[in-house]
Amino acid sequence: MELLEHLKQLGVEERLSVLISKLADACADISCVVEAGKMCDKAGTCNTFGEEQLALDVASDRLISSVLDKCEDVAVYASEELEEEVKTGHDAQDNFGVAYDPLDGSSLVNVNLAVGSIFGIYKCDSFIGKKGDDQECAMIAIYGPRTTIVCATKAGVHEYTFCDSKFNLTKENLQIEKEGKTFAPGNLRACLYNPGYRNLFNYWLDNQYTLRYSGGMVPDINHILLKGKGLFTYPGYKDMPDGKLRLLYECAPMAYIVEHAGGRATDGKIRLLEKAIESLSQRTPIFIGSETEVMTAEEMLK
Ligand code: AHM
Ligand code: MG
Repeated sequence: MELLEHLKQLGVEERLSVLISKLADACADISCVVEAGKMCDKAGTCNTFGEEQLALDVASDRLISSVLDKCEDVAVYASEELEEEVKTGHDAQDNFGVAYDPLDGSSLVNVNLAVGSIFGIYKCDSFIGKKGDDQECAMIAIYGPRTTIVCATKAGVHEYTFCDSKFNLTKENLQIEKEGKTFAPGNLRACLYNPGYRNLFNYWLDNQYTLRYSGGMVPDINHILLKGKGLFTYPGYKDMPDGKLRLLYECAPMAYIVEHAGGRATDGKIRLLEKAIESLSQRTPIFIGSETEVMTAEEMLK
C-alpha cells in the first residue's frame, strides 16, 4: 500500500499526511543526488555550527526547503544547514513547523556508507520553547542499498520502501524489545574523561554484546528499529559536555520515533522529549533504544 493511502487508513490528519508525502518525495530526490555521488566536494561554506558544508548538504537542504516554501500548511521551518528559522508567510492557525537535518552523516557518502535525513513536525510558528513531546510526527529517510522511510505518528511507527516512483508500506508497527544485546557506541573518545562510559563499554564487552555501529546516526538507529532491539549512545565529555548531536534536528525526532516503538530515549537523566528547545543549535547527550539497555547505561553513567 502506498504511503499516503496508508496514512489516510491510519486516520492521520489529511494535511499532515500530505506534508509527510511531500517530504518523502523530496527524500526520493535526495536519494538520486546521493546515488550519483557527484557532490561530495566542499561547498566552500560553513553551517551554523561552523562545520564545512559539502555541496551535497546544500543541495539536500534546497530540495527540502523548496518543498516547504511552497507548502501552504507550513508556517516555519528550521534546518541544521541554516542559521535562523525561516517563516514561510503561511501563518494560518494550526499550521506546521518542520525541523530537519537534510543529510545527516554526509561525510560518509564518499566512502559509500548509508546516510539519512531526519524530520520533526510540530504545530507551531517557532520552535523555541517547544518540546519533543509536542511533535505531531517524526520521520527518517535512509539512503542505503534501498531508500526507505520510517515514519512515526500517534498511529504507530511504519516503514515504507521506495520502488517504482512511490513509497510502499513494507513493515507495519515497528516495536523495540526491552532488552537486546546490540550496541552502537558513539563518541568513545569520552571514555578518557568519563570512567562511567568506559565501564559501560566494558560491560558490553563482558556480556558479549554485538557491535553494530556505522558512524551514521540514521542507519544506526534504523538498525535498532528494524531488528527491534539494541541501543545507540553519544555522551558528552569534558570539552563538549553536551556531546555533538542536536536536540531539535536529530535527537528529538529520533526520541519520538523510538518511544512510539516502545523504546526509551534520555540524555542520561531526563527524557529527551521533555527537554525544552532553548536554541536551534542546542546539543544534548543521547542514550536511546531498548528500555532496559538504556536504563543500564544511565545507571552506569551516574
Ligand atoms: P552531522 O550532522 O554533521 O552529519 O553529524 C552527525 C553524525 C551522526 O550521524 C553520527 O552519529 C555522529 O555524527 C558521529 O560523530 P563522530 O564524528 O563524533 O563520530
Ligand atoms: Mg546531523
